[in-house]
Amino acid sequence: QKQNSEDKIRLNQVGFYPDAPKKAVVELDTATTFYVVNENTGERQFSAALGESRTSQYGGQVARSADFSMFSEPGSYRLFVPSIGYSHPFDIRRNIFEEAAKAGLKGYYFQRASTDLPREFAGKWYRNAGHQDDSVLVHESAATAERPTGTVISASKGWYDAGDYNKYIVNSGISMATLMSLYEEFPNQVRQIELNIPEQQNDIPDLLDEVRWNLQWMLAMQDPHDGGVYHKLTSAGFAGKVMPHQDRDKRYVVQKSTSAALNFAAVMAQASRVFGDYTNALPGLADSCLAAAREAWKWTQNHPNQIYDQEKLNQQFDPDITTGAYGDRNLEDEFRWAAVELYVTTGNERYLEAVTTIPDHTLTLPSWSQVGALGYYTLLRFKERLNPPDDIMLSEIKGMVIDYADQLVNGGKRMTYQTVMGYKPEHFIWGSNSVAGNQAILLIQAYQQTSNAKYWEAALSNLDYLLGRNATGYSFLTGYGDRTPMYPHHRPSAADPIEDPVPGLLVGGPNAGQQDGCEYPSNLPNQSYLDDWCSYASNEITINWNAPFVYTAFALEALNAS
Ligand code: G3I
Ligand code: 9MR
Repeated sequence: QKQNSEDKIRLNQVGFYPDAPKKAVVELDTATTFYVVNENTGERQFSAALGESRTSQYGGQVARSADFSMFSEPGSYRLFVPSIGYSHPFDIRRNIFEEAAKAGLKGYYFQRASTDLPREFAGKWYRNAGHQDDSVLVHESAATAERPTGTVISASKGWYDAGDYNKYIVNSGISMATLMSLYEEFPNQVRQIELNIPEQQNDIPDLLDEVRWNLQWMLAMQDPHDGGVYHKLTSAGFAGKVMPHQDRDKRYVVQKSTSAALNFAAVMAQASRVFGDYTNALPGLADSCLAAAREAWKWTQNHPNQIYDQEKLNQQFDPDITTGAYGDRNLEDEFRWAAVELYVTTGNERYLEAVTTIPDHTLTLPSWSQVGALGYYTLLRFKERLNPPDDIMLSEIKGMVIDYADQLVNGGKRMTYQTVMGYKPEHFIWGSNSVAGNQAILLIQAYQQTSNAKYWEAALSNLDYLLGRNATGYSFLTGYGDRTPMYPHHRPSAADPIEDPVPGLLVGGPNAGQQDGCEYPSNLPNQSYLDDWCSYASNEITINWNAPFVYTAFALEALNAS
């Protein structure tokens, strides 16, 4: 397959800050020099030697770096390498990632259930409301005396999880936490974010308006009779490739689970802090969230191990449920996270006493099933407010974050692509782009603790990865960059008549597992990506993958401006 010259020069297709590192990776060639060429005048404004050639640890590629960090003049450019040609275009300027960050956040608006998306806010992707979810059935697996099988409940709003139309509490957990943490970490900058969404004129920051859409749904997923939380709201199977309003399948709430209750408790405890800043505009919301968190936590103390096991469930109950399981079996980290959020919100140490090991001595990168570190980030964020401050605990947590960040920084040094992302094959799992994003968030935590620029730069390297400096040559955010996914596994994008997919959605990215069985262009882990509807294991989109992208892009913006 013949490649365009653009594809032979890999770089962040959105662009670069004037005062930050600027790197591209060039396929090995006889060339030794590269140029920065002004897109408007054609003038060559900078040139330098290409770096040493490096072999990718995954094989298949030998490449050289083009480092133009020294060049800082704002403008629109391409790189030019004689005998290869021109790169994708890019800009150099301040606030270079602001638009992409806002698009990533607006991506949640496009995922809203139970509402029309009018042209005014959705542009050419306007669509009808889908899934009112005001007559949802209690599934056999969730039946209780108060709510027997078939009881009708209402649980409207919320975001669709992904390319499918179901709403899952577990995955809402990390997604909501990441967005609310962005607000808690950078409140002044977040208050300035303006999205073109229906609530833009109210007194709440737009990011929190968007969060509230999902929060309202989550609140309805708690059974008021016992405080337990349904694992998900779902149709029995995945819908076809149809628009939201065309999916008429029955919707159910299924078995309550400990993981759902803990994710719910953590989110509600944090939401109570966050919306506590807006009690005039939203009277009662913060209190309701805290009460809901406490009830869910209490439920988990009596149901510490109610695992969601979909296969077992289908042996006992009808109808069979075949949608996403998010079936986590190890809930220690969920307990730790929920306990921390409740503790920080209430100041009540009883919550910490209920969980054995804080910290747990090994830090694991956050994902939908690994949430322990979310609690550690929260403790570091609120260390001044802890009463009494537990210095030993906090210094151990800080040490773990910095150790992990150092491993990432060192690992990244070996990389052909000079990104942190990808130095281990294990990074290339289902949703690997969220690995890149969560690595960047961890690096930003380390930067906040130390002010050492190497962590900020390493986080930036992963944003460079997500926006194009990677082995696939794609910028993974739909609509942002010169070569972006056109056929994501996203039902509205596939079913609507619009050529361009819904913008601002981050696809899953390279996944060595290739569990969808589609025909990938390569079997190398870092190139196991296919821009096709077929590839739900590498080209779907989800709320928990967009969130770390949004966090990283906005945090880098906030820190570059300060
Ligand atoms: O973590 C292990 C890793 O240690 C191991 O080396 C590797 C080998 O294959 O597997 C890794 O686990 C994978 C895990 O994702 C990583 O997060 C599992 O194999 C893989 O099956 C699992 O995929 C999950 C997928 O659902 C299938 O259950 C994804 O995490 C999860 O994001 C995805 O979520 C779906 C929802 O169910 C439905 N909605 C769409 C959403 C995105 O595709
Ligand atoms: O469309 C489904 C997607 O949203 C899920 O993430 C994915 C994994 O659970 O499953 C997709 O549905 C596929 C199903 O699992 C197998 N047959 C093909 C479906 C996609 O067309």
